[in-house]
Amino acid sequence: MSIEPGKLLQKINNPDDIKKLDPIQLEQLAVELRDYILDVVSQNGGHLGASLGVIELTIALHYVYNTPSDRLIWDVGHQAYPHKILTGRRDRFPSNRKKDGLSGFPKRSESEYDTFGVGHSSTSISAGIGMSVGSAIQKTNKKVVAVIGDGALTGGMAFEALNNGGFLQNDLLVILNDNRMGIDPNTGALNEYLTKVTTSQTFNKLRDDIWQKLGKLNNLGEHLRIFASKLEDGVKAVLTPGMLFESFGFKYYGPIDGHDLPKLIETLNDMKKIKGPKFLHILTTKGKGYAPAEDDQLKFHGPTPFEKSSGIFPKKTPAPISYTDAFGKAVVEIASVDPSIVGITAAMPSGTGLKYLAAEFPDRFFDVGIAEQHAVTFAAGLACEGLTPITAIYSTFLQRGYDQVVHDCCIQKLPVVLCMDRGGLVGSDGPTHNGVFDIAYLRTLPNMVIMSPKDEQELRDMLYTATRYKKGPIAMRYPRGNGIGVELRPEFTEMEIGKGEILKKGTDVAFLALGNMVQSAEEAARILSEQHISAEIVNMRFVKPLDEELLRDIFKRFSKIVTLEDHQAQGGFGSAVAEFALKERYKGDIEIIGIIDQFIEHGTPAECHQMAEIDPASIVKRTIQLIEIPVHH
Ligand SMILES: Cc1ncc(C[n+]2csc(CCOP(=O)(O)OP(=O)(O)O)c2C)c(N)n1
Repeated sequence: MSIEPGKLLQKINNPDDIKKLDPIQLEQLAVELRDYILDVVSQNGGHLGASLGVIELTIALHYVYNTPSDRLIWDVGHQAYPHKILTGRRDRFPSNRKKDGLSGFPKRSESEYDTFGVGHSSTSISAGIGMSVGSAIQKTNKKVVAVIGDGALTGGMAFEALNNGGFLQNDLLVILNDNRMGIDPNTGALNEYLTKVTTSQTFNKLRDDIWQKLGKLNNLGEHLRIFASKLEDGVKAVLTPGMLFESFGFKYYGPIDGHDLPKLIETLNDMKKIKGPKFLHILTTKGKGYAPAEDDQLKFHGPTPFEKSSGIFPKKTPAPISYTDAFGKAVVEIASVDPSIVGITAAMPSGTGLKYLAAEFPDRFFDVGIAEQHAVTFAAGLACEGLTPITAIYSTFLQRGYDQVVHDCCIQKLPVVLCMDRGGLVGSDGPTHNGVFDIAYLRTLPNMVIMSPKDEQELRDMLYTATRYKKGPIAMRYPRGNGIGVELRPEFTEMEIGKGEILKKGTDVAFLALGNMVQSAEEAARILSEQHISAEIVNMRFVKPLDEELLRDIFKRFSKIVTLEDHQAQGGFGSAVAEFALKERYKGDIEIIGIIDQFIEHGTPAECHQMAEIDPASIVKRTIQLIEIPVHH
């Protein structure tokens, strides 16, 4: 079904068209934008709530600023749908997150209006300062605006940037889009501080008065202006709730209603005239204007397709349990018999499945905010005290905590259990979210154990094994999506570290597969058997330590070996096998199947596997090519 944008929206081809609208038309544009986003996202799925929450802000920003020359940066970028639609991508929006379609996040290669590529949080202020300093050096006089959520502001990098930005005093506007939510409800002391700022009516009234009196008097003489500013500073020092940001050297204003379009435009126009770093605090509602999304903000953060008129999701066809749920439930089962277990998430209790632990053992669950670095070192601290910290962080986000893994976990041999969900290609979120570097970045580290389960049952036993290991850090990666529907055994079995298993004997080629690639190996082997090629299938389970005994046996029996991983080929599991083969003076041929030195764009997971040439058909093709190479003795 094709989706028609509203009549006014149909005429908006770029931000210049917005500037021609009168106040009533601007309100109408907001209505049509909301409706269009709802039409498309209810059909396709995608990030809904955050985008609905910034419709007025987006219109106001493009109305007041001269984009793309003025730089507009969206933190995380999942709220950028209105921005995309208003900047020349209206008609392509139905292709959002689909193969060859628009990216779900701002992307520099997609539009000149996307000034900075995002996906991971808390980068906007740093990038904004860079652009502001760049503009100052080159005297291009560009305005720079960074929009950051209250969730993203919990990331340490945002505070590193505030610290630097307040010191440099370059021109920059940071807009805090405060909606009290990350994906799940926001937690932490900063969140409590923002609540105080927002609810403190007397302070707000007084601050507004000061602002009215000082900010608006543009014709004040210089002396009076300096006096006024000193007075303001003095009064603010005592009374202003935004003092936290003021003390970083930013001029704070707010909080204001982020859905009041005229007020936003007026405020942005005022703030544009003020030099130096500025901080505007706006209050918005996630899912604004669509009752089901306002009522269930978590569910509508990134919904799958739903019925627009009711907000009801179609009945799910029965599917195997997801890896995330299998993990989350296993954590509770293990925690209920092992009091040393605690769980840590960086703002993803639902996404990681640790919400089950939070519900069952709230005192043993910690949501530290979007703070992966802290999460890892916090876990290391817990391990120092004899606890067993299950640290669940998506593979892609653990990239943030790398030095903490090296310095705080590995060197000190602390038994931190790293559980990396979304290991592998994730599909529609695209390259910023693909978890395809974890093996490479962890494999080089002494004292590290790395494993990956072939299915949801093996995940349970691996998790149990990890909690019993205790000799140092241990990491488990598993993919996004559903398991394969195997039966889950209620009891746990401790596995031997570094031991793989032969799943099926063969004679022509050996498939050494890791994690979910075991299924792809099985499928490829089935196709090959029709062509009378017999493949042995090995579930390797461990990347580190490798099962050397098993590998020696394979080297003896096969002259053709294929390694399979849902990961970059460079530095990954296949590389580990190849290094060992070299050491063993193996004379046969090894084909490493993995992603070859490229970022895989968005699409369905199956399309992404095809793009990366790690799907069963590609495996078959490459195996046949390998077999055709003459054997050299
Ligand atoms: C480094 C990093 N960790 C985790 C995430 C996953 N994530 C995506 S959006 C989000 C919450 C963002 O909250 P906020 O900034 O308040 O934006 P809102 O959705 O409320 O508009 C999280 C945790 C991420 N994108 N980047």
